[in-house]
Amino acid sequence: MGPGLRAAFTLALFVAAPRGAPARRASALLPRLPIVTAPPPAGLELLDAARPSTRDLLAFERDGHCAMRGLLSPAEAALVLAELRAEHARRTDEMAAKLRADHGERFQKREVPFEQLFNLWTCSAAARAVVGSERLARTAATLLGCERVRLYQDTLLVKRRGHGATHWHSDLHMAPLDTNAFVTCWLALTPVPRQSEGGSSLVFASGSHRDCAHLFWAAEPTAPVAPGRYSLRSHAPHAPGDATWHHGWILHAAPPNGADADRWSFAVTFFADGARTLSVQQRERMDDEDSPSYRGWLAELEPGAPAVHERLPLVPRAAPRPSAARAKRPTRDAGAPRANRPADGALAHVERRAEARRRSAGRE
Ligand SMILES: O=C(O)CCC(=O)C(=O)O
Repeated sequence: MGPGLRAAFTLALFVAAPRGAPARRASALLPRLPIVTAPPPAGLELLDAARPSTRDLLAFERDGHCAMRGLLSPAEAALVLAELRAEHARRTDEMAAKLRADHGERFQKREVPFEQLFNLWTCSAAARAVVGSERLARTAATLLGCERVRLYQDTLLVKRRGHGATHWHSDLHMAPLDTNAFVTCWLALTPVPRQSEGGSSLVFASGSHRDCAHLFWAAEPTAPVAPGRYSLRSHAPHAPGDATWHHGWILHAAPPNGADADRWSFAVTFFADGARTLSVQQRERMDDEDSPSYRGWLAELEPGAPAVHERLPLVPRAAPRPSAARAKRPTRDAGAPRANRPADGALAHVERRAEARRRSAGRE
């Protein structure tokens, strides 16, 4: 990638301290430049919507998580990994400097849980192909029971051999959105063994996403999960391309990486269109650990305003299917200030391809 395109990076970059640990600070935001658009790389069209089974839907509703083996094929996962590795490599010096500045000795000792890059979709064609795909976005909408979703963020997570635990947390506690409809697809890009073999897959506290008593009474929502309160579940082992989906309120964590290889994963988070941002008062109660991911767009919206912004695009970009369109007139971005409407070019390739697919399906 040439210097011009490199300068177009808009992602926020930081490496995280353990969840729940103090002083997990992000680097300054890089200058925000236009979102780069490019068609999906060949082999990453991902036009077919995955269909969650009734079992998946029930598990997601009751437990707050479900697994979808082979959501990406091995070849698709390899393409994504290759591009994200290259992206990560371009930022190695920057990341190492930041790690040293933020974590000093702890970084040297690998006590951080992972290295993390946000919102690669703004600069990587492969990441954009995944986050705007029919396959992920329609699955997210089905799991959340809504017509359209918006992309909240993507996150590349590199958990090196010997990196520490990801501490218990719930994602919505760190997002400035007033919503209950928020879901993350966590994609394994390298093999993840079982925990008994040193693997570091996500572990979910089943049912905690609807444990209002915990959410209401717990003094510290990111405290370790009380023994026996929930059944703890991991879906490991994972092959590259396997995915888990988890609800925004579910408590989850991951053990240290004791395997003999680095763990690469890509997490894509969606929310149901229609959510509003938190008020200033509400924001005082949230954990701002992920602020490098959202502070750019949040600063451009009024507190409590609809979460509508070009950095929160509707996905997939294709119009709702005819039956859905008949049932409910699309209200996409109605009334939003022009500056806040998704960029016409963003993810337009997904829209074009989906339209072509619908047309050809109609001919068959
Ligand atoms: O990959 C990890 O260890 C943590 C990821 C996570 O917490 C998430 O995707 O919500």
